[in-house]
Amino acid sequence: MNKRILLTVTFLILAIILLSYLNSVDREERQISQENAVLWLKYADENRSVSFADIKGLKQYTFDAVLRSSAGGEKKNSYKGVMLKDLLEAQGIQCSAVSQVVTRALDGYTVVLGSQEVLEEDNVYIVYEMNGKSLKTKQDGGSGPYQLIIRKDAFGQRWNKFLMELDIR
Ligand SMILES: Nc1nc2c(c(=O)[nH]1)N[C@H]1C(S)=C(S)[C@@H](COP(=O)(O)O)O[C@H]1N2
Ligand SMILES: [Mo]
Repeated sequence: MNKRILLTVTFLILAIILLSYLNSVDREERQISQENAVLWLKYADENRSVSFADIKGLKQYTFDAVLRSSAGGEKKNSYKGVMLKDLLEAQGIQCSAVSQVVTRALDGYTVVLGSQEVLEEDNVYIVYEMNGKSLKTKQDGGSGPYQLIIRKDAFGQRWNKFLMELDIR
């Protein structure tokens, strides 16, 4: 084999090893998030994990909202959860210093929130219960364990299901 081919093959093998490593890290984060109800919070080069206990330590809100789903039409549900801005505050993140919160879900669905929106009263929630029951994981046919609810988004396109990551920028 000539040297060039050898070098190319070596490079490709290393690239495959690196990519599969990165993919396994992602897979682990996804699994922990789904099975243990963990949210990953990325802020200033840190990757923090937010546990269910952390979420329960914040002020809890219960409210009604109309769910519009492709499968079942419209249904009014009662949701329970916390406000995103309370979580940021509890994490020591100054909302005035934030320009965007990029929310990512298990399936890659991404919803971007502007800082103004995050600061609004009674708008952006992270919920974990619907009609008194914990949101199930995607695998179990649910939209949890966490779901983003933006009350002012009436059609629900931005209600990020299987919420996994908050990237604070
Ligand atoms: N993670 C995630 N969240 C999502 C979506 C999605 O594909 N993935 N679809 C959005 C859209 S377009 C709608 S209308 C609502 C309801 O979608 P459903 O009817 O498929 O549950 O969820 C929103 N949230
Ligand atoms: Mo939709």
